Amino acid sequence: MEITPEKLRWIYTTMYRIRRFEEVLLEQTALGKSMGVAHTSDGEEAGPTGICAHLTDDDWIASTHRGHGHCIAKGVDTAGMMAEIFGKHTGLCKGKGGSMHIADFTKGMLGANGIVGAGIPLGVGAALSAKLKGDGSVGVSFFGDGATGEGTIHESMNLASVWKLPAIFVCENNHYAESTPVEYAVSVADIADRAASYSMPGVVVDGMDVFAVYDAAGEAIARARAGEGPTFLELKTYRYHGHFHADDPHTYRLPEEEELWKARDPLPNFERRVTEQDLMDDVEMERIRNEIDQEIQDAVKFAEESPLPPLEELYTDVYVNYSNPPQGLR
Ligand SMILES: Cc1ncc(C[n+]2csc(CCOP(=O)(O)OP(=O)(O)O)c2C)c(N)n1
Ligand SMILES: [Mg+2]
Repeated sequence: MEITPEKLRWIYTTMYRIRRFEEVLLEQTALGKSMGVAHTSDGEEAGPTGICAHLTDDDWIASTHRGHGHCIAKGVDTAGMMAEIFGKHTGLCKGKGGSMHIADFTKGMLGANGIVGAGIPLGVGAALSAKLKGDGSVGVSFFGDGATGEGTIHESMNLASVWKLPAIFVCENNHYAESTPVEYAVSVADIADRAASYSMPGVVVDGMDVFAVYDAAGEAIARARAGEGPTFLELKTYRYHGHFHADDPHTYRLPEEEELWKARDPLPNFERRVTEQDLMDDVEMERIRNEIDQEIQDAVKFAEESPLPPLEELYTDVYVNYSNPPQGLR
């Protein structure tokens, strides 16, 4: 699939922005600066980038507990994200959500989600809304291999297929659900095979290769926009760090396995490919990396210098207002 020079630059910038954001976030978390847990997705950058390269702010995505990459690829501001994770008032959700609840409706980002499998129907809901409005937008649900054992995936895929919704199911198969290897918990070698049960195409994609993801996503999203219904993409990928910042992955997987995946790292792979084909040069890529390094440094400074949410806002933006509780709770 043809990629314009601007799109190529966007792809590299986005993958590097995700990588750098999470590297710095882990450093800051080790310093005790962030609130709550951080699930990083370094290693998996090609997935959200290759998918969101085809989306605009009018399209919708629903994410997971490992959502920084999805947010960034959908154009969510890194300073607002960092402040959110630091629990600050200037965060995208006023510091009340943290890493697993970052949302930005202005960018079509419906939210990270701490409940495994819960984002899947949200993406389908957005696809249903798009179909009813006839506005040509699509709904993308990101989820992990572990989430494919949840009931929500069956309900979502079935409904999306029956109603021919403009939905894209993106399974980021990073081969582990917490410490459980995928072979231990999933009955098929390729999760994409299950798409046949819902009469939709199921495509296995090299999730370490942004060009492969870009091509597969382009087809799936064009199909959805043309009213031809949903597609299931299984991205075979790997998370480099533990399940969350304090998890030691070497209690359940071998360093040798990690090295095999790291040899296929999406960033150097991209760099090699565009250099060989004379599409981008080292100078330009270095300039992009320097700009992003500065952006993320500025995001940390912004988050650090921002105030905590004021006490009087403790009960705002929450489901039950305990300062003025409903009759039965008084
Ligand atoms: C409904 C539910 N069950 C269990 C958990 C605990 N939990 C959090 S992440 C996770 C593993 C998810 O694995 P996967 O879907 O493969 O995503 P990954 O972490 O690999 O990105 C589990 C079991 C949860 N948050 N929600
Ligand atoms: Mg997983």
